[in-house]
Amino acid sequence: MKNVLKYLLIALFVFSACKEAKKENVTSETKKPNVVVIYMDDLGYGDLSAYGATELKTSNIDVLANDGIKFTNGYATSATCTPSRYGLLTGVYPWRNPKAKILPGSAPLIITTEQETLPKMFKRAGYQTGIVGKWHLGLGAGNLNWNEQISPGPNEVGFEDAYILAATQDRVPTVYINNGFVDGLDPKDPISVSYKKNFEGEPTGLDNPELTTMKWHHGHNNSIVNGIPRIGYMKGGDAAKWVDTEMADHFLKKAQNYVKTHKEKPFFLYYALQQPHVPRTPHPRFVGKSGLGPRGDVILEADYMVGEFMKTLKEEGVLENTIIVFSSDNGPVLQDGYFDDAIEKLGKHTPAGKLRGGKYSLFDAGTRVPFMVYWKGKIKPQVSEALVCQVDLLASFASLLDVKAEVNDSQNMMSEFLGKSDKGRDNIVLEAGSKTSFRSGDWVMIPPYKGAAMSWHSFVETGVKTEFQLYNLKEDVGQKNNLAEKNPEKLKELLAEFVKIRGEKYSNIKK
Ligand code: NG6
Ligand code: CA
Repeated sequence: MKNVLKYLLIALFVFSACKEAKKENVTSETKKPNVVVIYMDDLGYGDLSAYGATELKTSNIDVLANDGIKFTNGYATSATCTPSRYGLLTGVYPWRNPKAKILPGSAPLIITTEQETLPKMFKRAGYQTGIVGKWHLGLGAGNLNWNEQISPGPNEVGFEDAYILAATQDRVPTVYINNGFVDGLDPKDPISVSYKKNFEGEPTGLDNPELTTMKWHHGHNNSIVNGIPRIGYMKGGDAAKWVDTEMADHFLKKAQNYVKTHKEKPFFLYYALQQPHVPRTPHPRFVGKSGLGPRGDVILEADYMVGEFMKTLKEEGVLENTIIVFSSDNGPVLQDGYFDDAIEKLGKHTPAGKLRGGKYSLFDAGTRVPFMVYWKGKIKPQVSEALVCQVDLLASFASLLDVKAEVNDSQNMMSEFLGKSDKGRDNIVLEAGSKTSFRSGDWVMIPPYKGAAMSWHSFVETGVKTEFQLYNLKEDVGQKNNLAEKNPEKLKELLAEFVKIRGEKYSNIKK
């Protein structure tokens, strides 16, 4: 009897030692967790109650933050959409690709079909891969015919299933694309798209303000769809046009359906919501809900969608085996093209929290965004100050799944994402437009640039100054005290580190 006990104890010891040695990666088919990336458009660091908002209650999204890991130093790679999405999906800093700038709806695909991507990595790990929502990384190879198969696109860079909106809600074509084909297109009413000139006889926001139900503030005065003047011109495709107020529900259904039809095997789903980007078009049941106007209303609408999506994961029995990463592509903006009361009804709400700047800005609010990782029952809820970036998802999940990946700028942050380490990255290069800044530890350095200090259209401080800026974010999260002159040593140190990654040509001011 004594011996049996002895062997049992030894066996138990060996078993637990093996488990210990297995570290973070999960390779067996049965254990592979599903991965969902929920990605918001223009949601600011201070827009969620879990991140300190007092005027908006985002109860559903808060669950991800409060029952998962809430990162307080989580970054998008860029202060605008296309580049951040490029970084997220490729693991490459967007400033390395000059094409990774806000794209018109007619732009060709900017990820090459040979390039490594997050969905390709998941595919190699045996996952099913899908995207639902905003794409904005270009489609086709130039001169696209929207009435034929639209390719290359998400399907050619790793997504087996793709139900997308091409660019942004404010850009034409205002149709959904289902695996390369415009959804609901009537061949007798073909679509034409141009970003150069209008199609004869078609009304525009500029010429026909009487046909609009939303007033444009800047840009946004080309073709009118559903009363909303857009960027770009479009003709035809009437039956396929989306209904703006139903977009959130529409994408939710697609995302839920993806889960229902793919739950038997591991899946990676990129669920890219369109809120709170302009035009802000809450479904009538959310109108007036926030008291902050349409911008607040669509944040509450998105919160509802996330809650419903989570319910589906639960109902389908996969919640406990699904890792959810939640973040936003860039910081907040109030005025971004339409008069929609975002400024007038803001009240005490602070979309950027205590951070300075916003969308388009080199200041922190441009790129520091809500960022959480949730894995029910597997992650100990906590707040992490680790410096992490969306570009890191590729290397991190490749490590978790033990597959090879071309990681480029992506760093393995899986221990941080699982709450087992708060080390984080040493540094990160951040981008706004064609300008970059550099964060290292608690310090951030913005090189000198020529350019406007305030964006003319959105009234956001760009962070652009003709002299060096240096801030200590630990002591000065609002970036009020420029320490560049007081602390030349630190500045020199950051600049040297920055130049090593970014190269000498980092500024548009000639030395
Ligand atoms: C800008 C638009 C802005 C928004 C942005 C894209 C103008 C003047 N401004 O060019 O309204 O559409 O592009 O936002 O047209 S993003 O979040 O997709 O990057
Ligand atoms: Ca955006």
